[in-house]
Amino acid sequence: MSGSQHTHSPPSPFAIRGVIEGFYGPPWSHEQRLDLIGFLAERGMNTFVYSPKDDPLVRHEWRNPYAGTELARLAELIARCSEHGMSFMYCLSPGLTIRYSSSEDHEMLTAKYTAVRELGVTNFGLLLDDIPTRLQHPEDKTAFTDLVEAQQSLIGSVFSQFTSDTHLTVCPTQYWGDGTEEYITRLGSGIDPRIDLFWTGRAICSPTLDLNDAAAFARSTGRPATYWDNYPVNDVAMGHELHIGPYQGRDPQLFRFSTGIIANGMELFESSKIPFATIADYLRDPEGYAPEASWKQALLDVVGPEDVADFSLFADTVRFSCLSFDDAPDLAEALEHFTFELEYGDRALAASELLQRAESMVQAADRLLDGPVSNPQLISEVRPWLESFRVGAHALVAIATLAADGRLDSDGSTVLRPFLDKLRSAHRRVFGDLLDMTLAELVAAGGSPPAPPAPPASESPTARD
Ligand code: 14T
Repeated sequence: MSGSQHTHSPPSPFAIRGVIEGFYGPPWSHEQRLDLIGFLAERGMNTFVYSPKDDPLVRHEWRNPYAGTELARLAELIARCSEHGMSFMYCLSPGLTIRYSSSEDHEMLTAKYTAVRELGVTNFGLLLDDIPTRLQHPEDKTAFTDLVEAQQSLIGSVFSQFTSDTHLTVCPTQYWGDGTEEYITRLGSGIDPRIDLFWTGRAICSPTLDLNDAAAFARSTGRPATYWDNYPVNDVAMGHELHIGPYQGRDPQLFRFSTGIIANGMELFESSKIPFATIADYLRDPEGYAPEASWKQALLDVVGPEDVADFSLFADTVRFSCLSFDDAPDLAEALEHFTFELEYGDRALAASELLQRAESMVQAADRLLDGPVSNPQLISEVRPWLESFRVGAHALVAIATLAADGRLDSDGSTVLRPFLDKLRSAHRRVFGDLLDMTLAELVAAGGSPPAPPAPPASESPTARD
């Protein structure tokens, strides 16, 4: 797609449409951020939220001013946003070290916002996520009855120093749930209604964003939610998952009770562009949004026309995320067909069909891993998953070959076990449970000792949900 395609489309019903660099881990590079701003603007997004957890000046060293290269880069991001008609939203996360009762800290926070205001920024975030949920310092415990009171005071003092052209969004400490919890209800009722609140939905990473929940949030907090959507982010316990599937599970009428959506990216920058493109499509026209069609176009745009066929074979096998429990839909269907045919139908045909598919997967993996590609940065980011994809593709070739010779039962265990071991030890979520279960069953059927246990629960893909 291109920007011109959307020049005449009707306005989006969402006021706020953007991306947040809000993940743990190595931040995006300056060049990547500059590149992203154009990418998002071209797709109708209007906000880039700057909040890298690991930029010291945002979080741990929030009191320190910008200077030198840091200052020059910030100014350049702001300029790039304004060239593209995008709003640059600057966030601070002072919650780890701030003393809510200290007027000096209130002043330091305001001073930091003011300094960035002087660079032309009028859109700010105060992020109070992932910090202690109880007051820590004796002075704070004396001054306030609880965290809500302390935060209302801090938010009020920051907002009172803002000029009327300046906007504030707060990320609460409890930023997920059904929206009617005591903390968020009280926080909302005690701050100026012009201040927006971030909310991630029912969970940190919410499988769905529901209209009823949005309405409940608006009712209890006195304002529509600004969704901080934790997709495609894959930080912390999700590092073994690659989130490049399409955006889905967001109510088509969410805009009725929401200002908009800000999507949290993956550290994998080029890879994030695939879901970002689909999120932009949803935000432009939520009621007409078609996930699969949008995804196809996104793959074409980001991967490039030369490699998109190969990449799509791979992409089908990494569709798992908090938005989709469908592991590898195309392959699942093919394997189901294979198993059925093997048992009740034409064994030779079943084997040859699977062999053909598996060989094209091997070829796709080889070309993407070893050949020249149009988006080398993308391929280098996804290399570990592609390598597991190649191992899995070889395993499928082996299954098909054994089946053709009628040796699946007799030799399956010996031949297939190394593939299973290799896939498990690589610990990249490719094929989801699909291939693991298929291989484990065939290996076990061979009568050899049981396969090693699955990875520990703490690292299991669904542990975060
Ligand atoms: F403030 C938020 F809305 C939010 O989502 N905060 C963080 C976010 O920066 C992070 O990228 C995201 C996804 O992991 O979730 C929040 O961080 C965590 C991380 C955890 F391991 C929240 C709870 C956790 F247990």
